Amino acid sequence: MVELPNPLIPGFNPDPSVVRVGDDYYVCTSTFEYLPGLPIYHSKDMINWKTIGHVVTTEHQLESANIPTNGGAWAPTIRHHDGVFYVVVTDAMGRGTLMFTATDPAGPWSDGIVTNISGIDPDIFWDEDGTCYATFSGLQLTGIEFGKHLGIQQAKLDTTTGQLLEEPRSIWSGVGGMFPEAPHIYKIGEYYYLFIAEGGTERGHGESVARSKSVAGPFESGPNNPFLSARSTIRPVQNTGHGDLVQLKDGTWAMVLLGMRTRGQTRSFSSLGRETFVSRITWENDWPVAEPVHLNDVLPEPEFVDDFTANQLNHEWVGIRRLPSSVSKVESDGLHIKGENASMSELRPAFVGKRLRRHIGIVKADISVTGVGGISIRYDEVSHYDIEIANGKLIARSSLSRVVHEVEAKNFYAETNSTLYMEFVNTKAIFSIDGQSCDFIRLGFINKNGDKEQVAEFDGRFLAAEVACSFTGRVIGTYCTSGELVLHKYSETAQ
Ligand code: 6LW
Repeated sequence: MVELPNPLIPGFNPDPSVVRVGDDYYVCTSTFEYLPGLPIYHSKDMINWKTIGHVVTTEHQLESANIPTNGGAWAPTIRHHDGVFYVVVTDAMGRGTLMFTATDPAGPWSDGIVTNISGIDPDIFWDEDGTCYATFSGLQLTGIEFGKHLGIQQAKLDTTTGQLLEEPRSIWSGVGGMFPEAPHIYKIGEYYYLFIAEGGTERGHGESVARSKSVAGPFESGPNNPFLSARSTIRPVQNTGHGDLVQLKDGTWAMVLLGMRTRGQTRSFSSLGRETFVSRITWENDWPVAEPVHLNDVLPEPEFVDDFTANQLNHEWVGIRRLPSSVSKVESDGLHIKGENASMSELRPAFVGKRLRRHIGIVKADISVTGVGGISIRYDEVSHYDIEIANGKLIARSSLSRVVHEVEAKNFYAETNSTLYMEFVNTKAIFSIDGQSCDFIRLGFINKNGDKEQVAEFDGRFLAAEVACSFTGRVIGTYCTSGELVLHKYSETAQ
């Protein structure tokens, strides 16, 4: 059997959903406050994945402008029915539960209709008679019941209006783990299978299954739930769960799911957040059996270089609560970003970045700055490191929980063009306090001789999912607080 890479899609890509249409596989993942939102990853072989577009390419499809951190696009389900692609998703703290459609998954997608599904993690499933069922997690995000969990819910759905055609009823909600969520229904052979995640998206996470001869249940719990979990194991991929099943072209089965690559002596810190993984599924007595998720370096860590000469902005680039096009413009000498007096500690900085997809390596940005701007790596507005040219001076900044520490470079002389860098290195010694961390982040500039000159080294554990506690992962890019920054070239490579 062909080895599948793990992670399947590196960098922050939680809550993956997958659909196969003929020879083509499509995966969609959560994007929270970032725009464009809900990337569509495409593959022909389940090995090489490429972003072909996004569901959300305008600023009105989600209510992103003032979305609180951790809100926004949560847990999409992508499906294909009668020649149409559907993505159902929660715009948490925003528009609510939405349904988008497209005939070409690369887009354009519709504006999205607001459904009356009250919960999160919606799934849609068409029964053989054509009836569509919405199955979702009954976590209440609005109204006086905020925070209440009604278990896994199901009701018939009118896909043209987005309205439920009946009162939702509770169906099987797992074997007692907290936060039953991420339900997906499939009809395979004579059974309807209900897959759900439970145990919370942290170390207790797992995937459970139940089956029934009717789509509405009653569902019988699987013999070994959760049938996939890394909890209480020393496996390098933790938090595994939130799976979606796919039958591969060769007839075998796999489940895409989220997981975290934990590092440090006690496997405490996941720098890239929740990523997309895959696990092979086999069947025993008509129950799914999952392989534990193992790391698999079929592909090297991805490299990425952009000099902005293509006529379209690369799909990798994202903005925070706004589209990259609202703060930047590609011109003949690179990407121009205009400052709006908002620093990286604010909700809507003039920032164009991308998911960091490597553990180890270096990011370099060739930039010209008139005013204040530089490279920032962030989890959110209270967790970021910056290397910044500020009116000719060079400053390395750690900004964590609103405690700011700055180091000024001694030997930096502002030129028209400067190259700043952030380098990600392994922890130094395993049996030390430093060895507890996932990595170290070195911030500096390239001097006249072409050598790296380090200004500061910050501990990477503070920009890890377990500390920052945002649902996202590391996003890195350039920003401009005031004046203008031109990004001539960006690279993310091994050395
Ligand atoms: C997602 C849900 C979850 O909707 O996190 O903790 C949400 N559980 O499944 C965002 O990823």
